Amino acid sequence: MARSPDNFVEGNTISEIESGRRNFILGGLAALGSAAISTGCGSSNNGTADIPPATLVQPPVLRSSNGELSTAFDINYISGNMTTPVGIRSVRLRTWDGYIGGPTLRVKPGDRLSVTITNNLPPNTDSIPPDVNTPHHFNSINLHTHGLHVSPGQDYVLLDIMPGESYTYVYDIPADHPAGTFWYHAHKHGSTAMHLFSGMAGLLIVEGEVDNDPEVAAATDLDFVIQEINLGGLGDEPPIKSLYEVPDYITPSPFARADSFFLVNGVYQPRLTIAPGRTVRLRVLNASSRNTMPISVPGAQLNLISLDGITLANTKPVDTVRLAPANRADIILRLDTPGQFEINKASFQNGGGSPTPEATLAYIDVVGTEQNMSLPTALTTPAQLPPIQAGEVTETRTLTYAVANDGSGPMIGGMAAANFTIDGVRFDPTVINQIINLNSVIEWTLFNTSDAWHSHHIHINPFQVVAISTGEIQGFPLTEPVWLDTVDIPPQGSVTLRQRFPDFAGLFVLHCHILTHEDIGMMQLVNVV
Ligand SMILES: [Cu+2]
Repeated sequence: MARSPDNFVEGNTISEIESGRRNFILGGLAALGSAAISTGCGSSNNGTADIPPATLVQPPVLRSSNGELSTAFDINYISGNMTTPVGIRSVRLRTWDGYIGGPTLRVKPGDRLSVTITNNLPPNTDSIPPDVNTPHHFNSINLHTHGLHVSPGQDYVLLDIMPGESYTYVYDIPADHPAGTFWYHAHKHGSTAMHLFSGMAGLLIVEGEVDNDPEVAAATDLDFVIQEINLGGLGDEPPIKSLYEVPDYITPSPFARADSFFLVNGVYQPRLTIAPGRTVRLRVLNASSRNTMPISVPGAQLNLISLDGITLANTKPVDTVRLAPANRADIILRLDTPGQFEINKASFQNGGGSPTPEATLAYIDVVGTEQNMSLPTALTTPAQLPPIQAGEVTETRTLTYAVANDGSGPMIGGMAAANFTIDGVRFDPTVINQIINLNSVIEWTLFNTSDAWHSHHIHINPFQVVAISTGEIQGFPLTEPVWLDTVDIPPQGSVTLRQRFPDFAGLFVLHCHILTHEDIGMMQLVNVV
């Protein structure tokens, strides 16, 4: 079937929302501009013979107008058939508003974004444990705007929106906010990993600045959200298991890595068709709970224009970009030779145990008439984020990420987990670990004394990485400081970064973005005063 480069056909296979509304998700997506291919209810085969190739579907877009975007997300379960690595499975997953992934929110600097969350999940069956670092309350939720520079009182993640409750988040996006690729996900301590294992993540794009650079503007702008789905015992053939759900996080090592697989925008191994020489801007987000992903397109270079939503000064061609959970990379891709290409995630040695397997995330068919488009070179960087010079630093601090396998961790399912700590302690909602004066510029050195990687993330303000013990960052040499909001700390290694706290006072968190670490204690409270 012939497809023009801009015609992206919807290929999701989830069919029904389990809520009072009983909407059909395929119809919902079609109404928002994508054509639907149903492989749902009528299909009972496990093969792929009758299944059209899934095309890289674009999430529905909710766009601000007249300075405002106001929307509402119902949190509910959906059930339906999903294409997985072992065939079609009947699955049941928690979702934002019925979508695997979530709608893409597009706003501009100066806009007001409001999102009403209504939690329609069933009641929690457990009580709050004595140690909040025991995973719990998997049906409680809240909202975090990852990477957004907004007031901590607005991006408030210490909230518990219980089943049956509703809450409206309002975010005032500063008029000088950088344009770039940010994202949203639930951040309820104790259930963050559970929600991301259902793929509950969507893009939050701030438009402006770099979007108007001619070669960037000319590229086809595509969302590329990588979700990690973990359905327990996926290899079990039906009818041994007829319904696949994310298992509750109730054992110290709950989910076999082998049971994880990856979707892109809610679809397993979608295909993208582009003309030779045409440029596409892939907004790649690693929304997995715990998998660091070295991303590559064998046979092609990745032309990076931004990392974590912050535009680079110049397009940076690389063979691989390594994305820790939560990292984003905006990549301009141009494939000049007709043929089939793959977007791959390489194997990665996270720490103890076997490395994660490599995976094909998506396919690219390069066909059609040569277009000979130009790659951008110099880029428009955000004016409000000049490099942080050493002389600007007002204070130095350290943080030490550590893991003790001595039975001193939180109790999970009656067993003690390993103890995941920052500066020797687990998260305690009654203790503020970092008090920071407004207008401070801190140079942090992050140490990792464990044999596994940890991904340091801090809310509200991005940081600039100036040194790293391995000499390479995101898969390439660190030759100049790099702005990020989430950085992988190598095993037995360190990272030095500088961070400004120029405006917003308030309470927020820093934590490991491997969410199975965060949920069991690898998090601190930060108060800017
Ligand atoms: Cu960690």
